Amino acid sequence: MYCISQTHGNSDWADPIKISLAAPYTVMSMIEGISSLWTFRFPRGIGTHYSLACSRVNGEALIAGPGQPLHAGTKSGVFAIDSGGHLVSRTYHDGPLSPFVAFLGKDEEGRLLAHWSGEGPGARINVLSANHLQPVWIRDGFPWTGNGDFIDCDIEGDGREELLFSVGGLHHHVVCADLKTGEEIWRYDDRVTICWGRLAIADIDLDGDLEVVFGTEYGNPDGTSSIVVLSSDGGLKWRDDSIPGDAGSTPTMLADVNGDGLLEILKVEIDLCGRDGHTSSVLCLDAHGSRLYSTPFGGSSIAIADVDGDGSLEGVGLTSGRDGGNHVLSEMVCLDLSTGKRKWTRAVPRVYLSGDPVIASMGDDEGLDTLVTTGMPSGYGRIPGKEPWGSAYMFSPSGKLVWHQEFPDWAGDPLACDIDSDGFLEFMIPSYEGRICAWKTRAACSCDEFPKVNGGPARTGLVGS
Ligand SMILES: [Ca+2]
Ligand SMILES: [Ca+2]
Ligand SMILES: [Ca+2]
Ligand SMILES: [Ca+2]
Repeated sequence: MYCISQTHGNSDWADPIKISLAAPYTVMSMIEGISSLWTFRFPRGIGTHYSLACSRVNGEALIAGPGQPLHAGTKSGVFAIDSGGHLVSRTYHDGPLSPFVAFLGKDEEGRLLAHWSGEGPGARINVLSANHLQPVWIRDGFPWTGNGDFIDCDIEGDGREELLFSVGGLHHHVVCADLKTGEEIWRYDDRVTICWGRLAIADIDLDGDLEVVFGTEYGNPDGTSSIVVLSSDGGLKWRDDSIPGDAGSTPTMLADVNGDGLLEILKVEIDLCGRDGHTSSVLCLDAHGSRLYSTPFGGSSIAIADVDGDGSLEGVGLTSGRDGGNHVLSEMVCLDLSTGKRKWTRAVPRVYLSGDPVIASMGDDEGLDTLVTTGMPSGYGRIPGKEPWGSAYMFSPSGKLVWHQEFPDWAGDPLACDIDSDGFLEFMIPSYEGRICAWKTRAACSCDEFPKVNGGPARTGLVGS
């Protein structure tokens, strides 16, 4: 058993960090070749503190982000921009948008974009053509909005693609619908509570049928949460109802962490908003629900990859001062996922509401770097009397902080991909008051990969393979 307070003595931060309240600026970079590429600004009165999505549409990268009204009377909308940071198309909606937008469909010609709009019982799913953001189908009649991510997959293997998503409110459920029409195929509604969460899908038990895996947020009568595994027709395979924290607000990830050829379920269970004061944990369960370990973490999201090239997967994430909250530590944590033990920790100046990290080769070093953001937003979760701020940190495979950027507002989830098809990686970070900032790197990468914490463009949760 380790003691997490041992990492407190780290003195990487002898110099105080200056905070700019003007445009974002680089505080520190130890990586050659990272340069600012462009900044897209949302129209006046529209901000974004959510995630971005990127896909190739008509041979070009298209970046989409949900725009949120900052002031009463402003409409929200989805904005699609090109690799140069220019607006390509947009939609407008009454009411807020949910945090995730997702490109859907294996076929680039017929690529779709999905997002939720509206509030409460007025919530609806919008599935648009990615080309012009024109509606393909819209479904309403939900009891509440969903604010998790979408998965598209051919769940029964019959050649037709399905769309999986979760619905919030009093009658929460997980839905499988026809991707082309939105027609519901099945739903699972037994004690489902998911907010901001992400589902995963894979054949975890190697029986030839895909399983749908997700966690719930304090959904059981005794206040515990669950990890739920469904078969491809929505039937329950098993559920573990003994999770102490919130397992519904974090990504669900599937990876073979112990090299036995079977996928394990990785889930961060958090202490939502400091509800019970426990330190968030990374849970690792096998395909049949046996728990391999539960290891203290202190954050709300990990990204998974073999960052140091030793043949074993690491889980890397930032502690979080609010949702996942150990409210004392400010540090980046790297876990050896085969054992659940810590490999390294690195102190950072401050954390709050950290986003989903992105792992990619971004620097000159061997191995993979991790980019993670954190921020105290102007709205949700704001600390009264404090100026909003955001930070982005990039860590080398060994945990050295190699790049650091400050924002005058909440820094949203980063996205990294080769947007301009020149074979080198770019990365983007949205920020609450209405910017998307893009940087260029000299790291070679594949044009086809759009890495996200949930395992690439299809967001299946399958990672590390
Ligand atoms: Ca299976
Ligand atoms: Ca395994
Ligand atoms: Ca490794
Ligand atoms: Ca590029």
